[in-house]
Amino acid sequence: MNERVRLLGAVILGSMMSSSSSPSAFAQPSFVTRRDFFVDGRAPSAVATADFDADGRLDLAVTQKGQYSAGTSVHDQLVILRGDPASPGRFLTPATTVDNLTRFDVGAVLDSNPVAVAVAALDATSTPDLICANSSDSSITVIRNPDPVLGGAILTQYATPATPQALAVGDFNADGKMDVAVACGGSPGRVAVFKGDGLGSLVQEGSSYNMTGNNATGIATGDFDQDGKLDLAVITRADRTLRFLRRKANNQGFNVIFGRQVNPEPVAIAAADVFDGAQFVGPEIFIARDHGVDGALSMVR
Ligand SMILES: [Ca+2]
Ligand SMILES: [Ca+2]
Ligand SMILES: [Ca+2]
Ligand SMILES: [Ca+2]
Repeated sequence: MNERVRLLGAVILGSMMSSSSSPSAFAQPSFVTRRDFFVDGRAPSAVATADFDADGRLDLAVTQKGQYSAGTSVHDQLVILRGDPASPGRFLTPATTVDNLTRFDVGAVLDSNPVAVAVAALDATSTPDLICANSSDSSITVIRNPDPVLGGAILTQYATPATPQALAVGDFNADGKMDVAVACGGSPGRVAVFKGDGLGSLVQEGSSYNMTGNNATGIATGDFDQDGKLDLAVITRADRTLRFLRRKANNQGFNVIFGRQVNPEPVAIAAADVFDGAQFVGPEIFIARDHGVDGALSMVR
């Protein structure tokens, strides 16, 4: 997960830079204070942030891989850490067992292995919704309107064509309703796109897209060709390739286009419009490469 953490840092850095007048005017942040938040013995695997309890403070949604063993009832879970109203920058300790307030079962099996989480507004309510990718369950779980104070979340599962590895959200068909794209591993790797209906339900848009190489490990979205339609950028680890799913002009799905080789192995991807100016129109793509080789973070234009 170190690569993903670094990637997240790059995107945050990017958003901060884009708000300054120019990259050269950007002041280097310092991260001198480290705080650890204990979320019990399960390994955290992915994190997203939103204000789920509408108190004006950002909260954390964290997926956890259970230390599952036969005969136990310790599920893989998603947990919400509420921002502590009494102590800015800190988070309240969530429940230790499923309470459907701060802790949710995801996936259909105990060992569903959640590996990615994303926030999106999937219905008409103001409460943010969550999408969790369960790699051992070949599913995504939508957690609608998780309210860590009052409860009442609605969990719905959708099957994916292979083992999901990463998520991207956006209004890909430009109908005003948020959609979800899922990068899946397996052989061959696939990308499935689910259309949102604006009421909280998803339905897969057409067939999934064959990524040829094994294991689509990362996905990001942006209008990379600047035609006004959101596209997808996908990395496949086995053949070390960046591919684009370019939204078709008729808005009926995507065309898969080879992007470039990425060496060494790409492990995570993000896109953000970091740099402005004539040379830098549109979003940049950041790819974390296998740190066992050179620990590099690449930017692709
Ligand atoms: Ca909050
Ligand atoms: Ca909602
Ligand atoms: Ca849509
Ligand atoms: Ca486009």
